[in-house]
Amino acid sequence: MAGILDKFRLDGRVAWVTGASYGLGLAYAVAFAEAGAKKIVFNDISQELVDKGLAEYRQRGIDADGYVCDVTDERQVAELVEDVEEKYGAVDILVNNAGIIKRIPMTEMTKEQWEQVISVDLTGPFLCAKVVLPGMLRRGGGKIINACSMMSELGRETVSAYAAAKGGLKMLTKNICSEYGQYNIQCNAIGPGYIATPQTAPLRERQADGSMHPFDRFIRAKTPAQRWGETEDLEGLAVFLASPASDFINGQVVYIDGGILAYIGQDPSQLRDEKEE
Ligand code: NAP
Ligand code: GCO
Repeated sequence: MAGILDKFRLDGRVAWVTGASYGLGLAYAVAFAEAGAKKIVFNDISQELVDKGLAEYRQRGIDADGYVCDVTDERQVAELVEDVEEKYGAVDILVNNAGIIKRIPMTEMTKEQWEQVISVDLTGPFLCAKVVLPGMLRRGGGKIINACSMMSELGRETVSAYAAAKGGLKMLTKNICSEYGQYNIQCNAIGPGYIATPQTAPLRERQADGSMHPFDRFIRAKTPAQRWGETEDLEGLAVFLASPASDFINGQVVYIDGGILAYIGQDPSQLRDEKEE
């Protein structure tokens, strides 16, 4: 008799994680493999990054397929999905993970910079979802997981394009749920807090005098857990949203933020600096 933990397994499923040579995408894909996924597919925008990713997966005993594919290029996205469906018969799970951020004051941001962020962070997920949906409809179901953010709910200085994209991605998540939920397709989003990855490295760099980056101190003071998240913190939620255990969850953004969204925050000056510990 199948036990409750079997509901969290991904046996026989083909999972495509976009932008997954490193960072959160790699963590999601590795967790999917551990949960039994039949095939891990990932893409990145350069062969160098794809090769780096393939080495990362091989090091973990995962026989992943890597593609050079820019999620903003409709033809490249269509060719990737066509190839995967031809080889493996399906894309059962899509994680729209690929994303960029530009931290520029709005008054200084160019239209091109704005459009680049919107293109990768919002149009890319639209294009990738649009191309996998027909196969999911044919097969009677599928899972789409979008990468939302604290900036799907909150703004902050210098991230106008990113916040607009991630806010839009929250609504795209709800709309895919609304349009395709009747076909056993679940579209949800992961809403990470502040996680230690290359994307946030500039916000955590030690100052010349060895003290904490002001933003590092700020985020620790805003987070009840008083720490940055690690990629490992997000693996369980990713597997849950990709698995049958979440079949009746749809259109939700599940925040995994150490409590940031629930907390007014404390005086950063009261935080103990790590080097004092
Ligand atoms: P990351 O370290 O910057 O990795 C992003 C990945 O996406 C990289 O492999 C990047 O490749 C790839 N990528 C960028 N543009 C692409 C494109 N046009 N087509 C295909 N791949 C592309 O980011 P992360 O921290 O792992 O975050 C992953 C996702 O979670 C992002 O959507 C991010 O917005 C979101 N998120 C992150 C955090 C956090 O605190 N880290 C919190 C909330 C949400 P390149 O190296 O070539 O750019
Ligand atoms: C920033 C950070 C954030 C995180 C994440 C928070 O500059 O504020 O990069 O945007 O990446 O999106 O959830």
